[in-house]
Parts: sequence; C-alpha cells; structure tokens
Amino acid sequence: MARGGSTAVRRAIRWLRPPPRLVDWSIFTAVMLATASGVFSFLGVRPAWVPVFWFHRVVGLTLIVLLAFKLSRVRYRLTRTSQWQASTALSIATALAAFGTIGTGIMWVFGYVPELPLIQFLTVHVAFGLVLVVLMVAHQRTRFRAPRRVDFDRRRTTMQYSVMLVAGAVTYRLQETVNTALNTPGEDRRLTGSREKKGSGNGSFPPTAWVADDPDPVDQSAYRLSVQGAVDSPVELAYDDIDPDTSTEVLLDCTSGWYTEQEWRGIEVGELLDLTDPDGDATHVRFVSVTGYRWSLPIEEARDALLATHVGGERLSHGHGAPLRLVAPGRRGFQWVKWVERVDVRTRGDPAQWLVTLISGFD
Ligand SMILES: Nc1nc2c(c(=O)[nH]1)N[C@H]1C(S)=C(S)[C@@H](COP(=O)(O)O)O[C@H]1N2
Ligand SMILES: [Mo]
Repeated sequence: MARGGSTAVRRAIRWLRPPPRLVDWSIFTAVMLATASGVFSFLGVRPAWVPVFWFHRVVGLTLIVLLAFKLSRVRYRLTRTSQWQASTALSIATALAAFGTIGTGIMWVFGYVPELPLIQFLTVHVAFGLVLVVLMVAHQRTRFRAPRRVDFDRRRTTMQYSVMLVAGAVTYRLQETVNTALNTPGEDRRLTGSREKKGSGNGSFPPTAWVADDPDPVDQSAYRLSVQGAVDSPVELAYDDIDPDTSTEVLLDCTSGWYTEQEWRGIEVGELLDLTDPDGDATHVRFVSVTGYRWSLPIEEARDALLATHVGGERLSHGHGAPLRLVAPGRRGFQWVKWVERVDVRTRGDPAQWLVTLISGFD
C-alpha cells in the first residue's frame, strides 16, 4: 500500500515535470523575473506596485521546484567525476549561486540571520542574486537549447505551470502563517522585506551610505544652499535663512533591509521652488550632495518632499545628513540625498544618477 502510494506520487511528479528544455528555459525566465522585480522593489512602494513584491517571493519559491526538476535530471553529470567536462565547474558554481540566493532569501524571511560586519544580511541575498544572473547567462551559453514546439502541450503545460505557481503562492502564505505562529524575528517585515528600527531621533537608526559616500562634516556657518537651473530667480540660502516650519511623519526604508518611522522637520521643497519661480517647462528637481551624490524627482512629487534639518526633535547629526537632507515619501532610502547643497530645477530627468550613486565617494 505504502509502495503503491509512493509510486502514485512519483507518477504525479513525473506528470508535472515539464520537458528538460522547458525546465531550463523556465529557470532562466524565473531568475530574470525575480531579478527584475527585485531591482524594481528598490525604487519604492506605491499601492499599485504591491503585486511586484508578492511576485518576487512567489517566483523565488517556484524556482525551488524548477531547480529540483533540473538537478534530479543532471545529478549524474555532477556527482560522477568521470563525467566532468570543462563546463561542469561553471554548472556547479551556478547551482551554488542559486542555492545561496534562495537560502539567504529564506533565512531573511524568517529573520534568522547573522550580524555581519560592514554589510547587512539582505545585501548578501542581493549580491548572490546578481552573481547568479551573471553565472547563469554564462552557463546558458554552454548548454542552452531553446524549447521546441513538441515541448508544449496546451493542456498539460498550462496545468504544470499553474500547479507550480499556485504551490509557490500557497507556500508563501504558509510561511507567513508559520512566521506569525512562531513569532519569528522575521515576522515584522514590511512589504519590502525590511525590518523595523524602533525609537526616535538620530540614535535610533543607522547612518547608512549606499556605497562609499563619507564626507567631512559640513561647516554650518559657511554652508549655502543654492536653488538654481530652469528658474527665473535662483537663490542662495544660508542655514539660518532656512525656516524649518514643516513637520511630518515619514517612513525611511533602506534597501539593505531596515526601516524606521521618524518625525522629520524642515522646509518643504515646494516652498523653496516658489522662491525661484520655475520655468513652465521644468519637469524634474535634482538634489545634489556635497559629495556629488544626487537624485531627481518629478517636479510635482518634489514639491511635497521635505529638506529636513531635524529628526525626532533633534538637529540632524552629521551621519544623517546635516545640515540638510532630502525626505522623499514613498521612495527607498538611497534616494533620500544627504548633505544637500544644491537643488537643480531641470527640464528633463537624469539617467546618469544611477551610476553616480554607485561611484560617488570613490576618489
Ligand atoms: N549623499 C548621500 N546621501 C545618501 C546616501 C549616501 O551614500 N550619500 N545613502 C542613502 C541611503 S542608501 C540611505 S538608506 C539613506 C540613509 O539615511 P541615514 O543615513 O540617515 O540612515 O541615506 C541615503 N542618502
Ligand atoms: Mo540604503
């Protein structure tokens, strides 16, 4: 009886397993989709984007099933050293990167992660994922066979993929239930995956640099904020000319995996723009740090952003961007430019900002 049962399970699994070429193609697609949704999640959270965050998790879990199909097929090529070829090392490295990516993702979800020097654990997951993409593309060049028409059977293929995706979604739900039931450290994650730093003021969350930005403290008496660009009348303000008359509670969510809710006080960007009378064709506002680090927002969004002088009732510390830092509701932390010294009103976006955030701080 037990034997009959396990044979039935085997038969079901065999029925569910797509043909080899389709499995390989699906793994490639799933990794690319997980990467795209992961990178996208770095932009921020809007209500309409919520499904992207679910999707990232479900695709990751579906990938486990696909990898199991794949590894059960190729295990002889990996375990029998007599079968090794030049490309085997690459295959093994790719598999390890996949395990690393999924493993660190699962550890993060449950919150059982080591404290690391220098970087936060979620960054390890991101690094594994990026390495995986590179290795997978290289690996795919050695062996990939595009799926053929015979690999598809309308009913069966549809069923196979529906079952895998539904299984992924159900596993995700179950995992959340387990998290709540066991009250794991990963339970209080936000939609972005970030965990909360509680408290208020400078000391309650870590000063964080995206890559290498680390300027000397800005001398407040010599400090000038310049607002310029596509405007009628550019202005330059000393620190004491800036009237921090707006307070707002906004959530800062860093892509390294933590978030904090703080009371920020400062001057609304809209108020600054009104001083300068922007041109009719102005579309973007760019915030530039003393280090060259910069980010732009569409002008309407920028108007509602804040240039903060205070956090949690305290003057900003140097590490948190004194004298002035951007507070951009709904945007991820790396877009909240610190040590802002220039505001450029512009008639177009700034694609190079992506590169600049990565390299600013390296001399
Ligand atoms: N000029 C500059 N601004 C920056 C950064 C940076 O490296 N340089 N890091 C960003 C990142 S990644 C985050 S998460 C937030 C963190 O703000 P905090 O250091 O006040 O916690 O600042 C952002 N602003
Ligand atoms: Mo960050």
